[in-house]
Amino acid sequence: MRGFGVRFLRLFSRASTAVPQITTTPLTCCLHRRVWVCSLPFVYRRSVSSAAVSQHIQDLSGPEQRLLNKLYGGLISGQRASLAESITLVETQHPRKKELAQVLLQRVLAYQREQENQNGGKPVAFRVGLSGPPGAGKSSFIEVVGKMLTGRGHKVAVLAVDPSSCTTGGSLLGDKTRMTELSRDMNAFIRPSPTSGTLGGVTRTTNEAIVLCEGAGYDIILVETVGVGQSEFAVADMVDMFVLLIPPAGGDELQGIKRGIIERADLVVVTKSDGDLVVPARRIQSEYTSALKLLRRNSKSWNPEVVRASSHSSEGIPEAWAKMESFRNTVLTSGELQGRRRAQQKVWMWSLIQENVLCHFQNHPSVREALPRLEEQVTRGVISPGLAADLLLKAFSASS
Ligand SMILES: Nc1nc2c(ncn2[C@@H]2O[C@H](COP(=O)(O)OP(=O)(O)OP(=O)(O)O)[C@@H](O)[C@H]2O)c(=O)[nH]1
Ligand SMILES: [Mg+2]
Repeated sequence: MRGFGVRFLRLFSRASTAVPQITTTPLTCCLHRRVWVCSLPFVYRRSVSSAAVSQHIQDLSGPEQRLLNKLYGGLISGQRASLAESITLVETQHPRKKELAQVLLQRVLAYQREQENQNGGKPVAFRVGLSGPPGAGKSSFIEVVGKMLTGRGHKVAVLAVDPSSCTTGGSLLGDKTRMTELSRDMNAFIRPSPTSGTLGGVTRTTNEAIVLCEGAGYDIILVETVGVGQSEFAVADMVDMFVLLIPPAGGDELQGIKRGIIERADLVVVTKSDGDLVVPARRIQSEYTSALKLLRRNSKSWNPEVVRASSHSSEGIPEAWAKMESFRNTVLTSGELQGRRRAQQKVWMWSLIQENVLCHFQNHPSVREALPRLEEQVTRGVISPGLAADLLLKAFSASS
C-alpha cells in the first residue's frame, strides 16, 4: 500500500501543478490543504506551519472561533463533554468541520508540546495498544487494569477500534456495557474510536482521538482492537507499547494470530488464567515464551515477556501492569519511546496522504466514469488488474 501511495503520489504530483505550491499557498486546493495542515506539526518548519495555521484561523467565522475556543477551553480543563464533542468533530466527514478539527488539533498539539517541555521533553501520557483474538478477554482486562489505575490516581482513556465498523457499522459498541464499572468511573473515559470507513480512517481518527484525550488530561490511553484484519498493525503504529492478549484456548483459536503481530508485541498476556484454565494458560505461556525467543526483537532495550493474568480473580493483574510500567521506564530512559513516536508521526502522515490521494482519485470524474467498466472487465478476467490500474491512472493524469 505504501508503495502504491508513493507511486501514485509521484504521478499525482506530475499531474497537478498545484502540488509545489503547497508550501506557499496551503489553501490552494482542499486535498492539498488537508494533507498540508494535517502534517504540520511533524515537519519542523515552525514559521511556515504557524503561517498556515494563522491563515486558517483568519478564515474562521465568529461562530466558528467561539466554538473552537469553547471546545479547547473545555478540553484542556478536562471536561468530558468537550472531549466527546471534540472527538465527534475529528470524526466528521463534513469538509469544513474537518478543517475546524485540524485547527483545534493544532492548538491541542501546541499545548501538549508545552507540557512535554515542562516534563523535561518526555511524553506525559502513556499509550498502550491491546489486541488479541475475538473474545480473548481484552475488555475485561482493560476494565480491571483501568479500575486499578484510576484507584492509583491516574486518568484513563479507553478507545476501542473496531475494524468491522469499516464495513458493517461496528459491533464493539457493546463493549461499553462490558466495562460497566470503568464506564461509571469519573476518572475514566471510554469511547469507541471513530472510524471513517477505511483503515486510513482508523489511523487518522484514532490518532487524533488519542491527542485529544491527552489534551484533556488523560495520562493513560488504552486502545483496544480485535485481532482481525489490519487494524491491529495500524494500532501498533500509534502506541508506545503494544500488548497481545491470548486466551488459554486450543490451537484452532490461536491459528488466526498472525506471526507479524506477535513480533510487534512488547508483552504477551495469557488471559483467563483462573480455575480449570490455569493449566492450559501455563502451557500457552511456555509455548509463547519459547516462540518469542525465535522471533526478531522489536526493541533494543526490551525483551518481550509472557505473563498470565485473570480479570476474574485479579491474579497477575498488578504484575502485568508492573511489566508495562517497567517497559515504559526502560524505553523512556533509552530514548526509544521518543524515537518510536517520531517514526509514528511519519507513518501517520503517509496514511493521511494515502487516504486523501485515494479519495481524490476515486472521486475524479474520469476515474468514476471508467471504473465500473474496468472493474467488470477485471472480474470477468478480460483484462489484468495491473492493466486496469494503469488505464485508470492514465485517465486520471490525462485530465488532471
Ligand atoms: N474465566 C475467565 N473468563 C474471562 C476472563 N476475562 C474475560 N473472560 C470472559 O471471556 C469472554 C470475553 O471477554 P471480553 O473481555 O469481552 O473479551 P474481548 O477480547 O474484549 O472480546 P471482543 O471485544 O468481543 O473481541 C467473556 O465471557 C468474559 O466473561 C477471565 O479472566 N477469566
Ligand atoms: Mg472487547
